Amino acid sequence: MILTVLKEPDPRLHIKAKAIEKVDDSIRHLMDDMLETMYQEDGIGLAATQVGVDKRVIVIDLNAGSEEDEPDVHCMANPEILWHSEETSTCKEGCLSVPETRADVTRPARVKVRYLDRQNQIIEIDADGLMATCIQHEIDHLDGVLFINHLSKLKQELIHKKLKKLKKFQNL
Ligand code: GNR
Ligand code: NI
Repeated sequence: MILTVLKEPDPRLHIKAKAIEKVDDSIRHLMDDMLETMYQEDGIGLAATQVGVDKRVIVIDLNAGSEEDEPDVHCMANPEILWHSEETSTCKEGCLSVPETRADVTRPARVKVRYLDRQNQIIEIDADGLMATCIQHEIDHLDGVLFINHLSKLKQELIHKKLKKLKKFQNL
């Protein structure tokens, strides 16, 4: 089932999501709906917070939208960053919850992440490049943080003004 992606400003995007107890059929169902929604919206990642579910669940497929590459699906429950590099990298980020906005965000270049997979198994992975950026962007969502919250107050205000105008335009 395709779910509705919340758009900023929406207070539900700023709720801290709750850890799940166990990856069971209902969580696997949520992961499937999130993947379907992510592909439909042409995103490479999605957090449950973005579809109004306050559970610590994210899905990622860096190959989403690429015709050539195989799907590369990662479903993660309770993802935590165990370690991050001192070295940083800057990526022009976008977000399905922040339409028509892209901005450079600087984050740790490499992370070690622990999560529960679809089989409720504990997995640890090292990520770099776009995968590291995307995991951190999605975990931020679970903590109620959007990529624009990493920008200066002035830039955030300008983006919020633009989003307000966009919403008005859509409702006309
Ligand atoms: O589709 C997405 N692309 C993207 C590009 C750079 C950095 C992060 C992302 S995640 C984003 C989808 C999304 O909003 N996930 O929460
Ligand atoms: Ni996002």
